[in-house]
Amino acid sequence: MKQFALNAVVYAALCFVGTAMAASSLKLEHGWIRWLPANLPAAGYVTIRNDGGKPMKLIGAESADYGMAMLHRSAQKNGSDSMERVDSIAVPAHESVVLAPGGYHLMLMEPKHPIKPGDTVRISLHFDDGEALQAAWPVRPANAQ
Ligand SMILES: [Cu+2]
Repeated sequence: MKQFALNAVVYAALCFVGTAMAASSLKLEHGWIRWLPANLPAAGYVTIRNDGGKPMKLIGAESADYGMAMLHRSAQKNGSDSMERVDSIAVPAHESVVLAPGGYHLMLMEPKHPIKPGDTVRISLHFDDGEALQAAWPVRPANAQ
C-alpha cells in the first residue's frame, strides 16, 4: 500500500517534469514589430526555435494591443508583391523557423491605442499542443531591417 502511494507520487512528479520540458522546448528570439504610417497594418517578425524532439505548429497569434492578429506569408505573384493568410506555420523538431520581411509574418490590425516606433507591443503565439508563448516586442520604424 505504501509502495503504491509512493509510485503515485513519483508518477505525478514525472508528469510535472514532462509538462515543464514541453513548455520550454520553444524559444522566441529577436521579436519585433514593423510599424507603418497611415494606419497600415503592422507586421510582426520573430525567430521560433524548437529545441524539442517533437514537431510543432504555430496556429495563431493574439495581441493585447491589436484587435486582430493573423499569420501571413509574403510572396511574389506575377512580378508584384502580395501576401496571403496561412492557417499554420510548421516549426520542425530541432529547427528554427524565421518570420522575416519577404516571408512569413504576423499581420497586426486594429490597434487598440496609438502605437508608434519606440513602443512595446504584447504578443502571444499559440501552438498546436495548446502551448502559448507571450512576449513583449519592440516597435521599429518602417525602414527597419
Ligand atoms: Cu501580411
